[in-house]
Amino acid sequence: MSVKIIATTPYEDQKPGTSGLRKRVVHFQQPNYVENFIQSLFDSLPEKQGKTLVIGGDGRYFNDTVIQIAIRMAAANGFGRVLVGQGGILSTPGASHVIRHYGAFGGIVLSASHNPGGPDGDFGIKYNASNGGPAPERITDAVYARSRVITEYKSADTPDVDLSRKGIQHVEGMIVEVIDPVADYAALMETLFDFDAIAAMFKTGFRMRFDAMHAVTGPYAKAIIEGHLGAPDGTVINAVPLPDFGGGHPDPNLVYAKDLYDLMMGPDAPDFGAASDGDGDRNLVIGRGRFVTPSDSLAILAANAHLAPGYAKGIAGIARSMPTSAAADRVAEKLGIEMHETPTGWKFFGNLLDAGRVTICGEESAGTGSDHVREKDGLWAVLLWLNIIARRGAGVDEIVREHWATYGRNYYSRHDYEEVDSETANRLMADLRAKLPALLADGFGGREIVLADDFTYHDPVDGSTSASQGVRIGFADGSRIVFRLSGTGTVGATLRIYLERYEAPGGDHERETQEALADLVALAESVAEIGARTGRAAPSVIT
Ligand code: VG1
Ligand code: CO
Repeated sequence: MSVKIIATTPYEDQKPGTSGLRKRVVHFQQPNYVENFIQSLFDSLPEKQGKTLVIGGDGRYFNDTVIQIAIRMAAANGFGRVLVGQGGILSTPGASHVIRHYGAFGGIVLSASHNPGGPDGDFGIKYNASNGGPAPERITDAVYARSRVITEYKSADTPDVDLSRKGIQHVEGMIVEVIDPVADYAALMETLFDFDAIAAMFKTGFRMRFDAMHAVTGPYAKAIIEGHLGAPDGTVINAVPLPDFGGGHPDPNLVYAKDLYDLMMGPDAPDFGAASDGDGDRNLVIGRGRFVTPSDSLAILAANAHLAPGYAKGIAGIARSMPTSAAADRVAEKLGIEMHETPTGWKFFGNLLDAGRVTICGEESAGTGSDHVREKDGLWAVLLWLNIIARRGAGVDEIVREHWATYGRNYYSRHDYEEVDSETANRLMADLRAKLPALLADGFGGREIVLADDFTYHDPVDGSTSASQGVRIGFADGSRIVFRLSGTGTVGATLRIYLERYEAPGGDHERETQEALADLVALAESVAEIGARTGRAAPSVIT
């Protein structure tokens, strides 16, 4: 067997963030940078001998190179079989399903999600465990610790595997099986949703646009929406994944999916607009003349999930990340089911889903999903919306307004300050933390403060604790401001400020969001001294 043991020296910065290790492509291209991280991962996984590993990515630049490296290293480290998506493609939810469906030991997902791609863009490596979900902190901490002391890695001295050809090949003693990335996923969706009702709706002229943003969801959306559901050709646009996402920023928000937004607000808007991100786990949903915030979308999907066959028996509970609005909490309360508030990042939902305590999860960052996989799932959210629209016979706008009339409206927005100097951002957060006791005692800006803390999560399933997950300032009227630093950026720091204000049923639900939140924006600015410290007059991105 031509296994080689190659000497290496550690890098200091291989600490996985919110969702795996993300850096610039050029950073990953440093000698042995990829190999060090993958070997540190394999060294942290006992009992991998003879097991099955899934490998796939979102098709971005460098995906193909790293897949070949990972396959050779998997063979040298004793895995028995690798399942890899054809062309190296697997969406993040698709990879999660493949891991679960084939009972794999785990999977390596290559993606930097919504970050730009190409030689000057970003790349990322993430590990998912046998439940299909992102590795918990216990594993990512071990990988990081290992990466700091690594001295060698193992690789097989073999030629590249042909990823264009489905079927079985061999690398040393290991089987490599190239699989259709879409087929198993499409079959799963068919078990969850009323495809007949959705197809009937398309037949009677329902119009939709799905923007795949030249990212990984293209082949999935084309096969399911235009194939299985019979939507007209051209319903899915930008459907071919490109290594640089066509030069775009595959982040489905109101800034980077502005064309879709403008179309949906215009005179000739179709009935439904949607988009997904680089790796297919996020979703954007816009009705004709009505943008749905991800937080509202989570609440609405949870309230109506029983209309889809896969959830007809009802849902066990809901979980949302802490900065996500409390709209879903009101749905859980009404349904009399469990509600959980977790730190940002999908890895924190895994235990709750595995334990059957929650069925639907969501994050304000355009991520929604259920217990069908262990990742957020952009296309799943879009299909559940279509299922609900088809069964209720109502449009998006009508569904949203009815929801607010029943539960009240949580006005919600996130303001991001990107590429802030890291030291400045860290100091801003530290000073804010230091102020919390005084804020609680004295209030701020003439307003009473009922909650001022740095969120600590106690996992009710495994008892683990995760501290410093974001500063929360809650006001007596239920309004809230949350401050945290992003864990997915690759340049400097990104300061995220989450703003929320509740308007009960019967209140004014027709205000413009930023206007409704203006007083909270001003409070956030003055309590954290954002302008003075960062030199920024306005956020880089408002979503
Ligand atoms: C962001 C989002 C978070 C999401 C994460 C990964 O993290 O806020 O909700 O889970 O990205 O999503 P952060 O630490 O930058 O705020 V994805 O689609 O980038 O895998
Ligand atoms: Co993503």
